[in-house]
Amino acid sequence: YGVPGTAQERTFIAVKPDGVQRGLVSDIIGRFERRGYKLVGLKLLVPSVGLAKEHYADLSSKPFFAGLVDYMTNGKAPVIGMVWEGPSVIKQGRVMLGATDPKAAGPGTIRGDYCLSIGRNICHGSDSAESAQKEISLWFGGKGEITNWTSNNAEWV
Ligand code: RTP
Repeated sequence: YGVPGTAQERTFIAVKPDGVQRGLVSDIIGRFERRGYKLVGLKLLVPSVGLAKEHYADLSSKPFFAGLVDYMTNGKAPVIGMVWEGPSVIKQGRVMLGATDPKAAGPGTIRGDYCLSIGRNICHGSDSAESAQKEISLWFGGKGEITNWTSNNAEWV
């Protein structure tokens, strides 16, 4: 499982606090479900500061880093963390989210449909196989937190 380029490719997708606050969780889950991807991990949490800093380690020198970590961890609303599985899910997950800056995100994408501000862009998706692996073990490191199960998507009539 989790091997890039296979039907078991996996990615980490999160609904950020603004997306949870705005009631967009079901819409975002629904888009991935209806596309045919399989949900294999799901949790609701207020991330620790340590988790958020590790997740965004690449951005630690950016001027917006402290604000980004506070927004993710202050508990005004929680985060939904998910692992989705299926063909090309890393790349297609990013396509479904839309551009990082929502002002550049196309209609039909999550960000293009629901937001305008880069600092409040509703969702996160792993940007590469390496990030997916790192983020899945960071957010779902505990034993039994990811479930292998069989969906019927492979057997349409
Ligand atoms: P994400 O990880 O959230 O999917 O976003 P990304 O890879 O497309 O973009 P990245 O450059 O890694 O930025 C991560 C998150 O940082 C916030 N950000 N704020 N100028 C700003 O205030 C600014 N720039 C980036 C966004 O929430 C972005 O998703």
